[in-house]
Amino acid sequence: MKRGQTECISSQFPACHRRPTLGEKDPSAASVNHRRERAGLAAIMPFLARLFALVLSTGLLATAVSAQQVTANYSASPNLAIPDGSTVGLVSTIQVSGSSILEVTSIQVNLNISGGFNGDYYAYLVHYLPNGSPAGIVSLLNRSGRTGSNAFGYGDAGFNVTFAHGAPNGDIHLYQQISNPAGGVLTGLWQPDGRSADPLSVTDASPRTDSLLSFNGFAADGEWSLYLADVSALGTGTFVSWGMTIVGVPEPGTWAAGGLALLTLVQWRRRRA
Ligand SMILES: [Ca+2]
Repeated sequence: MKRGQTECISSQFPACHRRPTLGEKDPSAASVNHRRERAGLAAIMPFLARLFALVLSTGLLATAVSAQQVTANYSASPNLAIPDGSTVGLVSTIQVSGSSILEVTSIQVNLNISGGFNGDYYAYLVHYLPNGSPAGIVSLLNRSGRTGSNAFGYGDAGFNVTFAHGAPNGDIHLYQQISNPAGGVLTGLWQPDGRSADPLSVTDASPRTDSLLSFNGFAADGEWSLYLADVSALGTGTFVSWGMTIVGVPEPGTWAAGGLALLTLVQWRRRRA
C-alpha cells in the first residue's frame, strides 16, 4: 500500500466510494449503476425544473382545489299544513340533475316552519343518487327542548333557521340555552339536532349520531328529500319552505389524475435515462 493511499476496509468508509479516475476500469457493478443513476437524474433535471416553474407560475399547488369550488343553491316552497300529531308528515323533494358538483364538500340547509309548537317537530334530510344509492342523511330537528324532565319540548312557534355543521350557536335541540324567542320564531344559524332516535322517545341525552358531513364526497345530482312531521297533538304549523346551499368540486379526480400522470411521466423518464 502506497503512502497516502487509503485502505478500503469497510464499505462504510468514504474511500470505498472513490470515484474512478479517467481511463481507470472500475470492476464494481454498483459504481456502474451509480453512474447510470447520475446520468438519469441529470437527464430529467431540466424536465423537473420546467415542471417546478410551471407549478409556481400557475399556482397549481395552492389553488388546484379551491379554484374549482362551485356553489349551487336550491329551494322549494311547499306552503302546506303539517298534519298534526302524526308521524306520516310531509315530504318535499328537490331533484338535482346536470349539476357540475361531482363531490360535495359542504352543505347548509335552511328551513322555514310557521306556527305550531317547536317541540313537536321532527325533520330530516336524505339524499339519494340517481342510481338509487343512499348518499347521506341527517336529522335536522328532533323534538327541540325535549328532555328527561320535559316531554313536550319548547313551546315556541316556528323556525326560520339555517343548519350548518359546526355552527357556533351549537345544537338546535337545546336552543333556548342560547337564544329564547319568547314564544316566537327561532332564527339564526344552528347545528342540526343530529339525533337519529325515535322522535316519540328522544331526549337531549340521545346520542347525536349523524351530521351534515354525511353528504360529503357524493355527487349533488339525485333526489334530496326533506321529511317534516308534527308528532305531537295540538298546535298546527305550516311547512313554508326549505333550501340548500351545496358547495363542491366539479371534477374531484382532476388534481389526483394530473398528479398521477406527472408521476408516471417522471418514472418513464427515469427508466429511459
Ligand atoms: Ca302539534
